[in-house]
Amino acid sequence: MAETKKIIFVGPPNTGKTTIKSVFFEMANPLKLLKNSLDPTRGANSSIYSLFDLELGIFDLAGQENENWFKKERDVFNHTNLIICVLDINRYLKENFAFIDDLLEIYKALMLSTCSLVILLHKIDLMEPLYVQHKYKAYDEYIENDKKCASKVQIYPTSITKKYFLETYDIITKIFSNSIKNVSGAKSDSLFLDFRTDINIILQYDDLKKHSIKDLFYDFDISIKDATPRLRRLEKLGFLKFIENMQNFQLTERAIFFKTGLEVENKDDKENKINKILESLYLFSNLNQN
Ligand SMILES: Nc1nc2c(ncn2[C@@H]2O[C@H](COP(=O)(O)OP(=O)(O)OP(=O)(O)O)[C@@H](O)[C@H]2O)c(=O)[nH]1
Ligand SMILES: [Mg+2]
Repeated sequence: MAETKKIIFVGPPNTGKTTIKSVFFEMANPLKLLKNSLDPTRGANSSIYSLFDLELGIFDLAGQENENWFKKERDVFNHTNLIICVLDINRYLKENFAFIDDLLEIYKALMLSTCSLVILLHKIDLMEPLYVQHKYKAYDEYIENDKKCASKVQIYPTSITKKYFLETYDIITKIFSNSIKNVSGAKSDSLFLDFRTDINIILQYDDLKKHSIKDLFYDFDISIKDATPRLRRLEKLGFLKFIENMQNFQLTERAIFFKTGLEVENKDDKENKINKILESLYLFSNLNQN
């Protein structure tokens, strides 16, 4: 039987849990989700994915039912490997600290000792960067005070907006790959070289314009036969759409969010960013929703 891992998204209402899950695990278009909000979640919305030889269950708990999750239905947290708590960084500290207290209580009561806990301070795009740093420090100190949990809790500032998309993609990858350690398949330099070319394709082509598959031959020396599986992989990652009988393709808004993060002046910085993000493409191109 395949090994299973359970991940839970929890947090106050309207903080961005379902949006994060859709954008990073279902390759949704972030711009669309920022413009047209999803309905509030009801109950515990579960999705099953496979990743290499692992089965992954992701539970998205309705923020409006937190009373329930923390009391009557706290068993929902049993056998969890990773809890991702999404807080809106723009809300009052007192309010968010109270939520953290409730969560840590559950964490201790259910003795979730093998479970990691991650706190995302989400929607940083709505706050001045300097203020984000102050807030981050306050959360970090608050968690540090709880000696029992401090070492198990990680905190990250996040946002799915264009400016922060790549950074957040990288953070989610890190969190995700830490929780599924040892099952990430056989990586090789040649495989990463392949993803490197994929990133170059995203960088090469103009936003949302139509391009022919043949362009890949002229621009990258990739034959039409080899181009299709490559473009399919980018399609799976939500970065590209085929059009007109698969003869042409166009990049998606999600790809534009992605490449905005790579637009930096310094060449070395850009290289470092590209090398860092290869892992994300590798991981998420192997994720399948069952
Ligand atoms: N500014 C900003 N808004 C965001 C971001 N991520 C999500 N949102 C918005 O936050 C709102 C709530 O998103 P949801 O994902 O539905 O929130 P939720 O936590 O699942 O809410 P419940 O299902 O009620 O628990 C939506 O209007 C999203 O567009 C972000 O990074 N920045
Ligand atoms: Mg939701």
